[in-house]
Order: sequence, then structure tokens, then C-alpha cells
Amino acid sequence: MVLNIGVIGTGAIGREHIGRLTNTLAGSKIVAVTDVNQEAAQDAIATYQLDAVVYPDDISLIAADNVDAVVITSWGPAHEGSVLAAIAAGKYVFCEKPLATTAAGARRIVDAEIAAGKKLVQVGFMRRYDEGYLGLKQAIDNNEIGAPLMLHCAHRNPTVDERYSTDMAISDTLIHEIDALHWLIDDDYKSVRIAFPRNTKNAREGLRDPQIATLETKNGVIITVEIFVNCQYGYDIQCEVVGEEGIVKLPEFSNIVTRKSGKLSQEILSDWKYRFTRAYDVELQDFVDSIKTKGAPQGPTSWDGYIAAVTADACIAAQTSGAVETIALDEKPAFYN
Ligand code: NAI
Ligand code: NAD
Ligand code: ISE
Repeated sequence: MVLNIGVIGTGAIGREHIGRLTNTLAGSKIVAVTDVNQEAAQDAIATYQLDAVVYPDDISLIAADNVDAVVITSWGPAHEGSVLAAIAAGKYVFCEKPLATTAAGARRIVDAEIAAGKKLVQVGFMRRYDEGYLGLKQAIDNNEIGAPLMLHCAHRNPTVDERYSTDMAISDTLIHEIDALHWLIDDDYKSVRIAFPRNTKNAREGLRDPQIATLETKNGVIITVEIFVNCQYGYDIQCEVVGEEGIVKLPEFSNIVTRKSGKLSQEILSDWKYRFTRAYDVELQDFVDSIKTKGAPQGPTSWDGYIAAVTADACIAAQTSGAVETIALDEKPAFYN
């Protein structure tokens, strides 16, 4: 059986996912696409030579009889409406992060999924599928470094476009660490504070960059994440876990080493698309396979999207208050155990 997929949002990552579902992965077919920019949807069909129909909007695409599942890759504020419509139609959903741009929105999705009585949603938190993060998790779970005490992390982009605002450092960028880090150390966040170091001259007028998030967990682990989206030099993801008995750290992205002109050098990536290629492949293959073999996606759930959204709301509040903000989750519904 082939899983028929409709894609909502054919921008940067929408196209990446269309490409991998069509040419790299097995078991699915793109049969429908839509984008608020209809030319972008037409163009995706031409570029990837899809045998697919362009729909005028997400609602008509979701309603199409031959669409079994939707991949939502529109911009963040549009996600909630599309996810709720897909749940109402009983269709499977792979939704890029963030699941919703507010905790209230993510909670509405959780409640709708529980009411539907069936797990339908997977959130695109691909770092949980990355070999580096999985290696860190295995070392921590095997007690190789003792109890984790501190995490030092960085999320750096060379530049961002004009649409990028100060709160997007949380909802668009830090959201990946928010999801991955509590999962990594199997702990819950308790509070957060955001500090703004001296602003870089390379940020557009009004954008606060860099920022440092300091999260504290219920077990007392302190996590610092530097978010620096105009760092100029490259796309760079760092994560170091300091434990009682030792330290584990993400590997550097593998690249050839060059000896030339008296220098030993290694290129740094400049585009996020290539840092987690393998993880995107594995997460989407898992989405397709799990629906076919288990009748439900097995990846990050709506509840994980909700945890991330509550934490992101607290981080955004901390950006303006300058204070330590509490992170308080509702009780986890049994549905997600
Ligand atoms: P993009 O701006 O390149 O593409 C978004 C597309 O969605 C555009 O073509 C836009 O016209 C369309 N769109 C917006 N609202 C829509 C709506 N209501 N209905 C239909 N189409 C709509 O953005 P990009 O970089 O592709 O990001 C898309 C999503 O993917 C975002 O949520 C982003 O956070 C996420 N993302 C995730 C990444 C990851 O590593 N997991 C990497 C990059 C993006
Ligand atoms: P993008 O701006 O390149 O593409 C978004 C597309 O969505 C655009 O073509 C836009 O026209 C379309 N769109 C917007 N609203 C829509 C709507 N309501 N209905 C249909 N189409 C709509 O953005 P992007 O970089 O591709 O990011 C898209 C999403 O993917 C974002 O949520 C982003 O956070 C996420 N993303 C995730 C990763 C990751 O590493 N997991 C990487 C990049 C982007
Ligand atoms: C983008 O939307 C992503 O999700 C990338 O993974 C992230 O590193 C980048 O900062 C975001 O803009």
C-alpha cells in the first residue's frame, strides 16, 4: 500500500520534503499540493515532476478523497488551523515545528486529537532522529557520564531574512533545543530566563541578536543555549552535556579535511538544509512506515508539541520581563503514555 500525501506549503522545507518523499524514501506518493502562493505550488509540481493536483487551500486539500496524510510545511502561524482541520477529517498529519505558535493553540490540538480518539499527529522535531543526539542520549541513559549537571548549547545561523523577529529566536529557532534537550536528559523544565548580550551590528534594525536562554529543570540541571542567527560564519549546532563523571558532546558535522597553503582546514556548513539531512529522511520514513504497519505515527507527538509551546511562551515572556519565568505544564493525558 502506498500512503498518499498532500503537502501544505511548498516553500523551502516543503520542497525539501517533497524531494525526499518522492526520490529518496519509499512507500508514499505526493498526490496533492497547496500554497497561499499558488505559483509556488505549481512550480513544485513542475520541479519534482509530480503527478499531483494543486488545491486552492489547505481545507480543500485535506478534504480530497485520495489524500491519506498531510505534510504541513507552511509558515508557523498557519499550522494550527491546518492540523485541526486534518484531525477533524481523520487524516494523518506530519507538522513541521512549531505545532502551534502559542501554548493555547497546541492545547487545542491535543484536545482535538484526544476527542478524535486516535493518534494522528507527528511533529517535525527531527533532532530526535539524528545520530549525534541519539549517541548523546544513549551515553546518558547508560550512565556513562553519571547524572547530567549542566548543558552548554548553541544554535547559530549565518543570517536570517527580513521577516525574522526577536520572538522567532524562540518560536522558530530555540524550539528545536526546547524539544530535544528535555528528551535528551529525561527531565522537565522548571523555569527560564533570557539575557541579551551586546547586539551584533549585523542584525537588522529592531532585532535582538544574540540571545542566551538559561533553562532550569526540575532535577536542577542548568542549560544555557546561545541563539545567534546573524553569526556570519556558518550554520552551527553545538551541544555539550557535563555529567558527574564525564562529558559528552555532539560530533562536528563531518566534512573533508584540507591541508593547503600552510593551513589545516575543514569547511563549516552555511545552510540548515544539509545539517540534518539524514534525520529528516529517517523521521519521514518512520512517519510513513508507522502509519502503514502500526496504524499511527510513532514520532514526537502533539503532547511534545504542547510541551515545546508552553516552554516557548515562557521564554517569550522572559524576553520582555527580563525575569525568571516559570514553566508550568498541564498534567499529561493518559492518551499520550
Ligand atoms: P518558507 O517561507 O520557505 O515556506 C513556507 C511556505 O508556506 C511558503 O511557500 C508560503 O507561501 C506557504 N504558506 C504560508 N502560509 C500558508 C498557508 N496558510 N497555506 C498554504 N501555504 C502557506 O518557510 P520554510 O523555511 O519552508 O518553513 C516552513 C516551516 O518549516 C516552518 O514552520 C519552519 O519552522 C519549518 N522548518 C523546519 C525546519 C526543520 O529543521 N525542521 C527547517 C526549516 C523550516
Ligand atoms: P518558507 O517561507 O520557505 O515556506 C513556507 C511556505 O508556506 C511558503 O511557500 C508560503 O507561501 C506557504 N504558506 C504560508 N502559509 C500558508 C498557508 N496558510 N497555506 C498554505 N501555504 C502557506 O518557510 P520554510 O523555511 O519552508 O519553513 C516552513 C516551516 O518549516 C516553518 O514552520 C519552519 O519552522 C519549518 N522548518 C523546519 C525546519 C526543521 O529543521 N525542522 C527547517 C526549516 C523550516
Ligand atoms: C529553521 O526554521 C529551522 O527549523 C532550522 O532547523 C533552524 O536551525 C533555523 O534557525 C530555522 O530558521
